[in-house]
Amino acid sequence: MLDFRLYVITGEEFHPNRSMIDVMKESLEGGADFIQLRDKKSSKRQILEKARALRELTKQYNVPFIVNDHIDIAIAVDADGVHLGQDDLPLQEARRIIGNKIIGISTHSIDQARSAEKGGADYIGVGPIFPTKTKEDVVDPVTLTYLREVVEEISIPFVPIGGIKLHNVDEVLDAGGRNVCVVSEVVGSSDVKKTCEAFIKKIKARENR
Ligand code: TZP
Ligand code: MG
Repeated sequence: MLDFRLYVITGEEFHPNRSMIDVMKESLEGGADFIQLRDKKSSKRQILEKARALRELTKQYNVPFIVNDHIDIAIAVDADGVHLGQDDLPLQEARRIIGNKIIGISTHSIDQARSAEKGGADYIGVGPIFPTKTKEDVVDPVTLTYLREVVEEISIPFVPIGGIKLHNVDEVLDAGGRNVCVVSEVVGSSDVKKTCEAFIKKIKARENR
């Protein structure tokens, strides 16, 4: 079973003056233990090159590396898996292509969570918990109510996402989250490493309760 505390997704628009690799290296230094390349703007060739670089980097830290949307790129760079949304290639088809690699599925309702679990997803995203501007045409916040339903009912690993910041992460952990997935609060931080360390500290504090 997958086990991680801080899942960090790239968001290059939040650090216009720094390279994506530098920022992600800092997040790994700070303890990020699951990494996803998410790029809705670049060409496929550019995404391939970024994925190659991030694959190399994450290997050095022994951290799983996931590619958003592009199964072909995930396979080409030997990523650990792919993350797919409700409008992407369906889980069954993705599984036929990618074999045993990790498949993560975004979910916004308990029905979607059930069907991802039944269909053999390796983990699900649960969100957006709070409002976020990071994702365009994002669905309305699912709130902590949906997270609690997942905590109650779902047995595969899940990760809360969307608008999670240092100031509200405790609410997510109180609702039963065991890990979190973050974009802007981490990659847009003036001290990426410190911000990751602060998230991990809060997550670890809950584990010891
Ligand atoms: N999927 C659901 S919310 C979201 C994604 C990719 C964006 C999360 O970004 P942030 O900046 O942590 O709110
Ligand atoms: Mg997608």
